[in-house]
Amino acid sequence: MAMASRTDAAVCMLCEAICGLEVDHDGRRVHAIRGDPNDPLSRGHVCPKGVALADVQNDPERLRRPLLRNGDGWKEIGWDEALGRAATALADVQRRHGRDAVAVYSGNPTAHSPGALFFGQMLADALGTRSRFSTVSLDGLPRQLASFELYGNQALAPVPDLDRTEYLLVLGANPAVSNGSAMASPDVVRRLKDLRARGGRLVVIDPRRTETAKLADEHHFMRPGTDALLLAALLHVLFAEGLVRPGLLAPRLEGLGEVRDLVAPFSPERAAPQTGIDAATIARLARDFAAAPRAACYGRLGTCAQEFGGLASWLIDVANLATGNLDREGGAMFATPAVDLPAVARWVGLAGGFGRWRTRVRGLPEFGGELPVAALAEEIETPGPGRIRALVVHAGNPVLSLPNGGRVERALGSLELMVAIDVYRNETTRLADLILPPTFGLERDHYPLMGHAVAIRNTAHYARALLVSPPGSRHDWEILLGLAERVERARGGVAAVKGWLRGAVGRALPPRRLLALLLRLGPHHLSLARLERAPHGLDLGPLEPRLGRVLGRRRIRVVPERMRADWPRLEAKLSAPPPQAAARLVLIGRRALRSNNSWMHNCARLVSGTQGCVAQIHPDDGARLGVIAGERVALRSRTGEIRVPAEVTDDVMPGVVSVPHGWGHGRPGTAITTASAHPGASINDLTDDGFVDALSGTASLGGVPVEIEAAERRGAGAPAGATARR
Ligand SMILES: Nc1nc2c(c(=O)[nH]1)N[C@H]1C(S)=C(S)[C@@H](COP(=O)(O)OP(=O)(O)OC[C@H]3O[C@@H](n4cnc5c(=O)[nH]c(N)nc54)[C@H](O)[C@@H]3O)O[C@H]1N2
Ligand SMILES: Nc1nc2c(c(=O)[nH]1)N[C@H]1C(S)=C(S)[C@@H](COP(=O)(O)OP(=O)(O)OC[C@H]3O[C@@H](n4cnc5c(=O)[nH]c(N)nc54)[C@H](O)[C@@H]3O)O[C@H]1N2
Ligand code: SF4
Ligand SMILES: [Mo]
Repeated sequence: MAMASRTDAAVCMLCEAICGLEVDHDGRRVHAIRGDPNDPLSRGHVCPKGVALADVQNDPERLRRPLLRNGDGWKEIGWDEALGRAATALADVQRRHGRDAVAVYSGNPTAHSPGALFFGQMLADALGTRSRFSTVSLDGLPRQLASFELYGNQALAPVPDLDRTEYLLVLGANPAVSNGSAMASPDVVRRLKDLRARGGRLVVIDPRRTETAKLADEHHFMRPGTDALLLAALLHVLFAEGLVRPGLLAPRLEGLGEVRDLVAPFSPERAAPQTGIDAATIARLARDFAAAPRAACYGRLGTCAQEFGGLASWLIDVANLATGNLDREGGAMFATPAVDLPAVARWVGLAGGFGRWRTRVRGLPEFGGELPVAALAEEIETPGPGRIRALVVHAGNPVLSLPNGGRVERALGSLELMVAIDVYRNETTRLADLILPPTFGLERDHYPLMGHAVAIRNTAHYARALLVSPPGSRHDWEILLGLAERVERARGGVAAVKGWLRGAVGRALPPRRLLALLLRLGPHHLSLARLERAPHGLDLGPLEPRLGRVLGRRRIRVVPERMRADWPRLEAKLSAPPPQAAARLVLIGRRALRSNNSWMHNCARLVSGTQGCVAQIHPDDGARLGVIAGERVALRSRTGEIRVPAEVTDDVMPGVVSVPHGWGHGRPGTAITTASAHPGASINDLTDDGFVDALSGTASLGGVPVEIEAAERRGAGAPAGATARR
């Protein structure tokens, strides 16, 4: 029965940019999605993924009912049976092997769903396991560690005051494609153009001439993994030339002078051969940055998921502190979100703590209660007490997202039990025993808790669910709560009482109520009713200085002990023989406007037309290695091999190969037909779970050594997909 189409406002939950949407729908199906011109933050911007949200929403392959593995096939079962079976089996593994034998992995979409965030924590608590993993250790962990060390809370992130800055130094981020990460900045291309139009300067440091670099005044190629060297050299110049001026921040800082000693050996001349940026340019960049009346240094995935992620992320803040740009208009500021995320993180136990315990096999440090996910496969494979035997994967696709995906795939296949909470049967969830599919997207109320906390303008946007879900559907939070209470009940005794209580409290405080409470307690003291009267979002104004509130009486210890302890590693890098580009190729990743990590390739409009998964290689390397544009190459690393078509382009630095992540579809047992018809290969069959930032345990997804070979020479007609090899 066709229903009348109407148009409602919504807010996109696919990424941090939190764009306002205008949705044409009939209450069951989405007809079209456009940007909402009345949204005070996104001002009508929408990206191809936001438009394609309609396709995921309507996708007949999106799962609606729980699936139980049944031999080689799957059987649909009811929710009570599904939750009951999952909880009983999880409790059983814990009874036999101990609490830590059940691990949980929270994927990226959980960060964009308050219900998933709150209730995911509840499930992990009910399981009582220390085997907690998430994408944080593939992503922003070093950034969070810097905030933890400097400001005492990892959920605090300094955000470039994009609309007012006059100098933006971008390292390892590509906002023109990502729409800003830890910098929610929808409509970012216009904002970057505005920056330049008002006389400001945009400088990009990246081993690839990115879409953002093409908008910039200056772009410099830099060898992957050398940001910390560059930043140390910039600080060296600032100290040497008397350009360190913390201004109003001075009374807040403790030990800024210690930085001078640390960076003393890092002259531009010594940093140049390692970074690939010449000494004169490094010195000039330092002077320009210091001379700008308001400037911000900003780094993202490229400065985090790398060998020196912790030091690089910290030095970015030191550069902002040393020039007085932290917490000042046009510098790097803290958002004042309507829900005080750092406070919430503290309450739910996600803030605080580093290295309080370590992974069993490799001794990688805990952070915020979680362990580095690069250790997941070895923790599953290595026998002994505490070995992981079961896994709950919530909104994640570790087979395609984790380093050494081939090993991850084998490890997941060897588990006694895997429960997936996901909307697709994909590369990961096909390995599960049970798939529990929640409602999706516009079927639930949304408030972008995380996006607001890192936004370049203070706004608050609450959207009610627009679509009705099929009868009996469960939201993510209901599934998590259902599992949590049942796991405890399955344990019996006192735990059963706790489970019963947990269920009662959870149902009495669903996400909507929790949110209403947190909004009231937040710095703007908003009511949910007020937000509901502003369906396009409420404008709360530009960013405001906030350091006093954030720190209280605390002072910023500029050189934290942990950073100092890691410093010799950077000094060793400075003194190492400079790399010869020709001798060693290194791999970096790439994002595209029409991909959302690994999971939106089932939308025809995102995969049609141009080929997504190609390896970019510099013409010099191409000529030397006999790579022909458009032809397939074999890329090999310690962990595996993939074959993809090559694009020969001087958009990448010599010595560097760029491959996008999130591909590698078409595996048997998946039910994503469109994605499988455009499989590509997974870059993470090449990345290395053994290659992490030694300080933080974060996976180093960039800078992986690879060999490249024109595949034709190794036999024509090679398969399109990945062939993992050890
Ligand atoms: N369209 C789209 N948008 C997205 C996503 C998506 O998949 N598609 N994913 C979302 C997610 S989960 C995230 S975390 C954000 C990420 O947001 P960004 O960090 O802005 O995006 P990336 O494209 O990963 O940018 C990282 C950049 O670092 C560069 N790089 C690699 N290694 C190094 C290095 O050692 N040093 C330096 N300086 N640069 C290096 C890469 O060339 C790349 O340009 O994007 C989000 N937005
Ligand atoms: N080489 C390389 N590897 C990378 C990166 C890189 O740049 N290079 N980026 C890293 C980064 S920054 C990230 S964040 C990770 C992402 O890593 P993951 O989070 O593991 O991977 P995603 O592709 O985001 O998968 C999200 C999953 O959630 C499901 N899903 C979507 N919406 C919902 C929902 O509402 N509820 C539930 N329950 N499920 C849902 C999707 O079907 C999909 O299976 O990848 C990391 N891996
Ligand atoms: S930029 Fe992000 S929030 Fe905006 S429409 Fe695209 S996916 Fe959605
Ligand atoms: Mo991410």
